Amino acid sequence: MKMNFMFLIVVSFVMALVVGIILGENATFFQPLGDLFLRLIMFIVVPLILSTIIVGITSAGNIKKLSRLGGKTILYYLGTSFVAIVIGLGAAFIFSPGTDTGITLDTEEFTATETTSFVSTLLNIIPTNPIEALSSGAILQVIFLAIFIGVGIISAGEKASTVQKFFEGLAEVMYKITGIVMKLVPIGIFGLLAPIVGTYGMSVLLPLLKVILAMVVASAFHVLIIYSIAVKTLGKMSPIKFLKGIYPAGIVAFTTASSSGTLPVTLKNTQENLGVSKETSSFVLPLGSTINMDGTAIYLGITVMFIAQYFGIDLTFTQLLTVALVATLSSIGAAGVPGAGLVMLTMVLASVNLPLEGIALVAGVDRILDMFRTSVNVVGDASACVVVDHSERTTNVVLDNKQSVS
Ligand code: DAS
Repeated sequence: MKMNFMFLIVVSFVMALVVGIILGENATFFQPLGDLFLRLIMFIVVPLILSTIIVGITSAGNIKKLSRLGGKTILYYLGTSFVAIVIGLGAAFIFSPGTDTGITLDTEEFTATETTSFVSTLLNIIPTNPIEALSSGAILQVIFLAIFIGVGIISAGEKASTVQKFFEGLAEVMYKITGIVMKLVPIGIFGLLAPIVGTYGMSVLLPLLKVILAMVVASAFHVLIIYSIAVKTLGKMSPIKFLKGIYPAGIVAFTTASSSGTLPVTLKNTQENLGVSKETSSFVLPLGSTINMDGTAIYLGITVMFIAQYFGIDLTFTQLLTVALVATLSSIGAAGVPGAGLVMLTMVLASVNLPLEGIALVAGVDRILDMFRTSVNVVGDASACVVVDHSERTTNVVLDNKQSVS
């Protein structure tokens, strides 16, 4: 991505903050610009995810390589997600956001969202009607469909070469359309962020400032320490190069609060700025945009502890482990769309019998928390790309050497 375009992104971000603070509620005047950008992003996301996952899978060429790629990806995702939840719990212990908040909970207003069980969440990933999954934009079901089409193409071999070529062509077309939509990123950032800054006055934020502070500090720690260590040691990439290459996607994630919506930018940044192959990024990123949510794991750790502290409930070590496990697993069932974490919070609270009314405590600032957690989610997906791509390149060199020797 050219330097002046990345500079434009920073300028639009700063302008949105300034205009939002100056205009306050009137900044919602610019909301249509943000809605325009969001609609364009959602316009491309389904065909982009479908085609890129299929290309990512079929480029593996065989089930053995695909299993290796998938295994490394899932292992990295689960590992960083577990570390993230521990960081979230740790931040909550340090900041103790739930003590003397001065908030009186108005439970009359609270209507608990139906907690969907973990099993039904997983079952819902399987589309009963693939066409409906595509038309309704059910991202998790589109990914399920794409994975099975990809595996089917590999298994069918030569007979499916036409189908494979169709999806390869569709992926290229979607990359080109994405490039056109991406030119509007600065306008989208401004149109999305200025109204949010203007709407969330200090009166809403102050009582929950410790929750927001814990989220910001834990997110920064996870990105600057955990991901830097991962890309340096496992991806053999300079953390500075990594962070400079991925920050445009981080900013788009921050303003859209949607990992899936940011996917077109994440794909461009990892391929153009970080040198990750199309094969790896086409497989790792769409998958990660829904099942890898380290930022959400941090958010769940902080908010579960916040709610327990607010109600004066001490969680046992076993309950904390349950929170960590349920949070890591439930992130698999959440799509990368705004507010997904709030739904998951319901499941995690229910798993340790904490009052669901506690959700009303954080719902008011969920969009602010969602912006930070989505940025971490997206940067985490990109770090997985760098690590898995390096590992695959190393593996391929070893396999090539073995072949040349034999
Ligand atoms: N907004 C979700 C995402 O797109 C994260 C969340 O809600 O927790 O990643």
